[in-house]
Amino acid sequence: MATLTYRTAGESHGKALIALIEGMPRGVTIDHDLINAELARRQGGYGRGGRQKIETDRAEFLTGTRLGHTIGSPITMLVPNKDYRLDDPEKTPPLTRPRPGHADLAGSIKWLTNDCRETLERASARETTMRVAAGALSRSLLKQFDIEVFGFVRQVGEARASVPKLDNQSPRQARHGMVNDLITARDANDLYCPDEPSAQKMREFINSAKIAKDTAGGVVECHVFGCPVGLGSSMTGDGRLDGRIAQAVMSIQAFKGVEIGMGFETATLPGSKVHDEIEYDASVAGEPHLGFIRPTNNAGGLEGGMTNGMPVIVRGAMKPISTLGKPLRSVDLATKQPSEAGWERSDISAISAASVILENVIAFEIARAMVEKFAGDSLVEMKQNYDSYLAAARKLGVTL
Ligand code: EPS
Repeated sequence: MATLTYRTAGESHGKALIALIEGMPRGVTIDHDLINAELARRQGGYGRGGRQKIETDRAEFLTGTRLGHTIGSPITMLVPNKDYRLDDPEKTPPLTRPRPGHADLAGSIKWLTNDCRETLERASARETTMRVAAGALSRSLLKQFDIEVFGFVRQVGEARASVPKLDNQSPRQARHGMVNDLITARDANDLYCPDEPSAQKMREFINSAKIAKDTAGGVVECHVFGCPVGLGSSMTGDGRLDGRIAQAVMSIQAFKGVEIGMGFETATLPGSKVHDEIEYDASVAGEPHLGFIRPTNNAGGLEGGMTNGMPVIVRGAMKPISTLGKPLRSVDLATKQPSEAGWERSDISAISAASVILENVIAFEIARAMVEKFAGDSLVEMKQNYDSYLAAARKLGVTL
């Protein structure tokens, strides 16, 4: 069965991090620069801690490629940890005082150990390095189908970025131009927020958290442009693309909420204010929506668990980092006595990194849905399937 999957392995202070990707068709030219640029973006952003000054994450391909392209075999990527110290007990002493909000308490009980370190090493957001690597690799495939992904920081504290609505009905070239403008604005901003006045308020919130020895979370958002109508399926629960995206987003470390399109607000409004009306314009049938225009996009590009040709819009809520400079109350697992939570080097805010992670995990889910719908052992075969589907879809109402 044609399916694209990835797994990751590796501890935060182990020897290395690894990703194993299976199901990538043959013949996809790998954009190494994009992968390494995304890894560097993940390491950056406002409010990051000391670890990122130690590491320079770059993905080395161990298997699955030849002369710069995929060959259809399982792909493995490796990122070494410069801060490898997991096997040195002096440099990784036991941590017995679980941090509220972290995996420490539940994990230590689950794996029957007083030492939270064995849980936290894998639970750490360092693992997201490989999610970004796998997602960024999948974008080499998406690029072949003119699918673009754009993620940014939407909100920190009360500060909410205002971002122009990107019109999917614009001709492809114009859309690329608009997305590129937003990417340029985002990349010029150390918070990864394209709206600088809001970003300034976000920085102030993060600075206040730092002074108070506290931490900050936020909301990140991702838009996917160029998805053809019909990715995902309403036929089965696990085929629904919105469900898969929600799972992928909620599996990111520290994420506590996910919304698609208008999200929770849909529950508060009548149907007439929620559902996106349908128009048809044959002159734009070459676009991903095949000419079926939606003047609004409250559905966030997904209806019945399937893409409808409008941009896919997803937001994720990240809680504040759970390692606090001024620790919360906890209990020492060794003595069961009240104690302050342990402290480990950490970030004040990793919200910028979260936007990069969101963007890349969603990219992978879209790539997975593309491989399922247009199954082919090679990119050539997949493109033929894509073209013939769109040709048939355009004839809808004429010959079918
Ligand atoms: C992170 C690496 C970690 C933390 C942070 C994110 O490195 P270290 O523990 O060596 O400082 O900075 O991890 C967490 C937020 C967490 O809860 O574990 C990274 O690479 O993103």
